[in-house]
Amino acid sequence: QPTRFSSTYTPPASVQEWEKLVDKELSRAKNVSVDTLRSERITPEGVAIQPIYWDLKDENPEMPGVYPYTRGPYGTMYCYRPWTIRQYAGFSTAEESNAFYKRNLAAGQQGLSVAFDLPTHRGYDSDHERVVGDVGMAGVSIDTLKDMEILFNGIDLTQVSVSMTMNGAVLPIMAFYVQAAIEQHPDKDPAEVMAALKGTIQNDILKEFMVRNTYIYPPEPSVNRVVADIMGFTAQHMPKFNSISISGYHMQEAGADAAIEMAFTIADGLEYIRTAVEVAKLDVDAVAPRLSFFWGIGLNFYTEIAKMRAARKLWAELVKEKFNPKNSKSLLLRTHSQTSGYSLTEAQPMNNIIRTTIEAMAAVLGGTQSLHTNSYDEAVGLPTDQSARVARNTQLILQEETGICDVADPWGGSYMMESLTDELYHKAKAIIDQVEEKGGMTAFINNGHAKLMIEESATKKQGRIDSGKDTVVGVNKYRLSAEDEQSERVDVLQIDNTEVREKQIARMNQVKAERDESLAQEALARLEASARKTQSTSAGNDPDNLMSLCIECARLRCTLGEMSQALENAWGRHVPDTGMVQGAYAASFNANSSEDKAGEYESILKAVEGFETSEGRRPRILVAKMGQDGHDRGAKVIASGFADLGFDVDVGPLFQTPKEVALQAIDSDVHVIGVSSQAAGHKTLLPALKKELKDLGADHIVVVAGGVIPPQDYDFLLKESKSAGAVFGPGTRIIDAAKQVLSLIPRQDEE
Ligand code: SCD
Repeated sequence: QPTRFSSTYTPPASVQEWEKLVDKELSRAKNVSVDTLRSERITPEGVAIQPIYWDLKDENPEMPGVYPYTRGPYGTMYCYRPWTIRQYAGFSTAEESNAFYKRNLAAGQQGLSVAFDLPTHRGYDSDHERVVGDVGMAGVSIDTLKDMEILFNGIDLTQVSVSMTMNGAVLPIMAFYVQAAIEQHPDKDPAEVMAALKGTIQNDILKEFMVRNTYIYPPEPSVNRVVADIMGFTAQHMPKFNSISISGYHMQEAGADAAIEMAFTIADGLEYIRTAVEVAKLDVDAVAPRLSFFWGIGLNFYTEIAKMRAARKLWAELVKEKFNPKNSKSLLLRTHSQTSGYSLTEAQPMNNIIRTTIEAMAAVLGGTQSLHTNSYDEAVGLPTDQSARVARNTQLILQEETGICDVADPWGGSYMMESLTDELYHKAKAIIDQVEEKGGMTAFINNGHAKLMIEESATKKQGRIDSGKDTVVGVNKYRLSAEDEQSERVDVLQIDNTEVREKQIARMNQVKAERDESLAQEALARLEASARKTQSTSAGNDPDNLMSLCIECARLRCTLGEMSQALENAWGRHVPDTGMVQGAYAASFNANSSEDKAGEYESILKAVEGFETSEGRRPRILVAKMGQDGHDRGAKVIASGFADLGFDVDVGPLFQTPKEVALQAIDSDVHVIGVSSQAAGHKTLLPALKKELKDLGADHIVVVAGGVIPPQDYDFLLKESKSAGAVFGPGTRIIDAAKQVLSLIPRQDEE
């Protein structure tokens, strides 16, 4: 195709704009111009690969870096700078995580991404009674500034960009991070250090109320005070730091389809800008350029690429229309992506490498700025060094061996892709219109609509898998024999939860012993007083800005739990309701079933009826979540499925202690407790539950467990500790689980 270099072609306006932008982008890099890009990209066959292609007959072709940015936020995209390889990780203690980060940076990783453990997310110190099974399990435990200093020991925070996945306890964590950076550079002005910090804080609390559940406070102060004050503070003091990572990922993980994921995420973003402008009185251009996004990328290859293209256009158009920013950077949707954890299977884990590679390709062909590729063993446990290396190498191979980076938006102009992009754009826009009509995302979440839409989509998906309509290789098709399955098992990382917890508590107590107690208490009192204020404190220079006050608390060695408690004193803790979807599993299963599968469904219904006739009531199950694990897709889908199959189902509240679960089970007189565990706490929490039941004289209640439980732990749960009567791994069909659960309940004549 002729290019801007051919004398016969007069580029249209959008191409001219692109050319100017590319010259500007490339002028940043020494010795690189479009000419060198072209000359470097000659295939062995002698074909010059262009950095971008467009339809020469089009009078206004869409170009990357040019409004509405469908084809990418930057003009040159990966031709100039490939996406950042940013692997999400955090293990038990700060020391171990620090060593892991250093090894990864040396091996080619380009940015850090910190995973925190659940107590940290939920604002509890490691010595809190509610977090016994959770400390150090699903990420690193951070109680004090000391932990954060160790986490980044030897890693200069003014040089390496750091992403932190934190939403609930976002203020103390940001404060520890900023103060740790300041103390890394005692000879520099703190303002200079803060200005150099680059990275991203997730700080997307709205989606937590829909799907991820690591909130602490109710929605109103969470958005109007916490998120708003962070936006105000970073806009003024940390201009290179992305203040929110508006996340669709967790919605997809919870079951949302692409249109719902895109729509809710963009609607969340609009809500944050509205908060910044209307509540915090900030300028749109002070905030919007530092909002970033985060997509989940599953196996629907074409759809995922189209989603990313459509989302950029939708965001640019809506922000322009609603907020009329002056800075074009306010319109750019820049995104991180993560391959889908949900798509990984416990069966034949090596298949997950292939799944992840395909998803990673969708993410980069869709134009992501940053990417995490999952390790193949994540459906069973925490990644090992070896599985983490394979995951990272997947990206290095894409970047350095395939030539994928040579062209921006290679799918642009494909009849199929453009059409799919357009259709998804309209589907998502229709949902956003519906949300905006109801008063925006906070209102839509508060009335329960959003959560139910996602749960319904998840339950339907389970019905399609269980009926065999959707194929999962190695799970509902092409299964291995039990023997071969056994030989495919992989090692998973084991963490000694008790040891980590004891270490954390000892270190925290030492920090507390060495601080000036009265200064620490005064700082906490100031924080609580600001939280009680009714007017905005969001301006970056407001002395009552919650970020400034937390940095002061961090400096004075207050703990994460103390800061969180100070805010909780003013706002309280959020308690979610526990509704569930009805009828979606039955409808989806039966609509997609062959005759024999439909017969299977009928036979379970009959067995349940038989139970009712003989026992005088239907089988009753309490679906329980213990500890700080808020991943409730599995629990919700199981609850809906069992209810459709005729069980009486109680859905327990999130975040219960074993004792609370035992008491609820006795109170409701259930036959079975089904514990859903996704965050590695099962080895501590299930034996504790069994003990509570025994102590309360309710040993007859059957306990079963499901979720992310490594097969290596089955024997411990079933035989050694006898704390579960059955364990259901990922991929178990609901109807199979229901059948087994029914067979485990002792009948009256047996007792
Ligand atoms: C890049 N640049 C270019 C360019 N490409 N300039 C010119 N031409 C090009 N082609 C410039 C950019 O302008 C920027 O500079 C710099 O290079 C870096 O590029 P970037 O695009 O900003 O990339 P990066 O720094 O990697 O930032 C990417 C995001 C950021 C914006 C997406 O928010 C990010 O890293 N997010 C990661 C979030 C994350 O890791 N989340 C984990 C979640 P300037 O800055 O000067 O403009 C894990 C999670 O929740 C798991 C599940 C769970 O726990 O439940």
